[in-house]
Amino acid sequence: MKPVSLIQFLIEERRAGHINAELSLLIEVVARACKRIGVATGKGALGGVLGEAGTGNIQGEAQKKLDVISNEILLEANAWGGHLAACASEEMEDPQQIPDGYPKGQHLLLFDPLDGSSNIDVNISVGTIFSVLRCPDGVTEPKAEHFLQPGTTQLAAGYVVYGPATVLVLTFGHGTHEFTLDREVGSFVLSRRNIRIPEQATEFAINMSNQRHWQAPMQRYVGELLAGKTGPRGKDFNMRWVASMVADVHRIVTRGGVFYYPLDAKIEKQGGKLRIMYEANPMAFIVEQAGGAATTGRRRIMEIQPTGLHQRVPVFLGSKEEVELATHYHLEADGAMS
Ligand code: AFP
Repeated sequence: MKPVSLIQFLIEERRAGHINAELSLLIEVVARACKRIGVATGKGALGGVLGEAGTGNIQGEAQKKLDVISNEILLEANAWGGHLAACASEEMEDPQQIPDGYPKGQHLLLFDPLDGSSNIDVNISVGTIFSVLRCPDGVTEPKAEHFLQPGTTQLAAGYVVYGPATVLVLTFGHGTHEFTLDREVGSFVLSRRNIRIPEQATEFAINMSNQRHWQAPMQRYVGELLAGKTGPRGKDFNMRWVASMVADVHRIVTRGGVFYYPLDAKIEKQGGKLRIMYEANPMAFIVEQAGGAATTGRRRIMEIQPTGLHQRVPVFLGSKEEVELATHYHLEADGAMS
């Protein structure tokens, strides 16, 4: 079969009425920016891009040089096209406006420019995550409040994993599709259409070092997974934790499994570890469109009305039956089932 490039796929999606010309352009621009981020990360020590930037982001986390570079690449690429009303990023406290004099569009773009960046220096996969929303009608200078829309309103979501191959996974709400970068030609080529995550799982991803801080239903659920064949689940489970959400989710999108970053006593006050607007919501959209589920352990992530641009939530996502069981244990413990 003839390879389908990202551009051809976007044309198909426009013809099918799934996206308009402006959203198609936005995705092309983001994909191009991600190719540049892939080149920068791929240089490793030779590019002088490893290590700390010496600055902190809004979350109070130390920024890596590549966090800053990736953020700038995405901002610069998206300023010109006329497809955006504003952008918001993990690396910036407030949304970035389109400079005066540049054409503006109808879309809001949110991104985590380099997720898993603590893995860069040790040459483990990292990635970019993005989410696209519609700018509310009549708003010309979008502020944080205009971005605070539930995940169900997302027009598009995607991630790019910079691993042995550079891979883009994308949804417009009509299935989840994967594109692999042909590095010689310089273009993303469709490698899997309509990805399906198996409903059952035998592999889970969680940071076990937090176990003693988890709530009781999480202790019960993971305890049962660890008990394997001899426990109530009657089968063995394997465990993986890359600590780059993009890489962990990509494994799930490729061979099934589940990913958990639950609430624990250490992070209770901040509401969770992962950010809803540019981590949890886009990943939830991608996973649900592939037949999986995404909850906070108590409710569907995409139905949450966000209250802050950098708000955090617990994240349970992946194979439907496992996410539903873990969620059931939490609701049961809360007494919500009676
Ligand atoms: P960094 O971008 O700071 O490396 O954080 C990555 C991340 O947000 C997500 O990609 C991982 O799943 C999670 O944090 C890993 O967190 P722990 O280090 O607490 O396991």
